[in-house]
Amino acid sequence: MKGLFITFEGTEGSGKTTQISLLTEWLDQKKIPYLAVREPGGTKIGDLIRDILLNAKLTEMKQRTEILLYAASRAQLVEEKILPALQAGQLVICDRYLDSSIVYQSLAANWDLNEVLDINRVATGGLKPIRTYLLDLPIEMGQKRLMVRRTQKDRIELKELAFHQRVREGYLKLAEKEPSRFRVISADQEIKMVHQQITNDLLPLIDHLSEPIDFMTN
Ligand code: Z5A
Repeated sequence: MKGLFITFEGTEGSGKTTQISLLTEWLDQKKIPYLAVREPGGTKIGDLIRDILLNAKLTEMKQRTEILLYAASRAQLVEEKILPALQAGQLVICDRYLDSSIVYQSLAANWDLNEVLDINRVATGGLKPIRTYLLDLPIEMGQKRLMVRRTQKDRIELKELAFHQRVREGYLKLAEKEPSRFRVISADQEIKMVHQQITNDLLPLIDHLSEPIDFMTN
């Protein structure tokens, strides 16, 4: 398959949305074709699933239901948007992907990792990003940044501080296990500095945009 599939991961308020927006401006200037999507959501069906997943009133949601709903949103996104864009040779940028389910639904929630991986293997058909930018930030800093913006917290944000600490640690463990895919970037830096580190790393990959890559086995 051609194209490039990259993802952004990190705890809440780490700057994923900000960096993806800067990156797409940069790509527009360079006239590089891309698709930018977010999870959960990114499709009409996925956006409806997102509303259920983040609804703070649905406190009765079971862990397995949560895992399956994130995977269902992902399955729709992969088949409807990501695979066609890759087949067209585009750069696909995804705001959160499978690593979010691994850390939020398994590592931080103490839930069977194999179950999450098995469900997601079905959902994604094994599609993996070639590069993942992990924006790493102390939890309190991310929450402070979001306090300025938000009046209400969603269902996941309402989880206790220790849960979010486990999410951060979980991400760092994943990055340690797969150093060739992950780039860990400190999000406690000026926005421009973070952007520069991302584009410096991405530029050589973009040079190979039209060459076939096996996203299923990397
Ligand atoms: N979730 C899950 O559990 N399992 C899954 O499989 C998936 C997701 C896919 C999605 O929430 C929730 O779903 C998420 C995980 C769960 N819940 N949590 N926690 P979302 O999409 O609503 O939110 P998010 O992904 O966590 O992103 P966010 O909270 O919107 O934050 P962000 O995109 O990383 O940050 P931002 O919006 O770019 O920046 C936040 C503020 O900080 C903003 O005012 C910026 O101007 C400011 N900012 C950004 N960068 C900087 C720097 N460098 N310095 C200073 N200020 C900055």
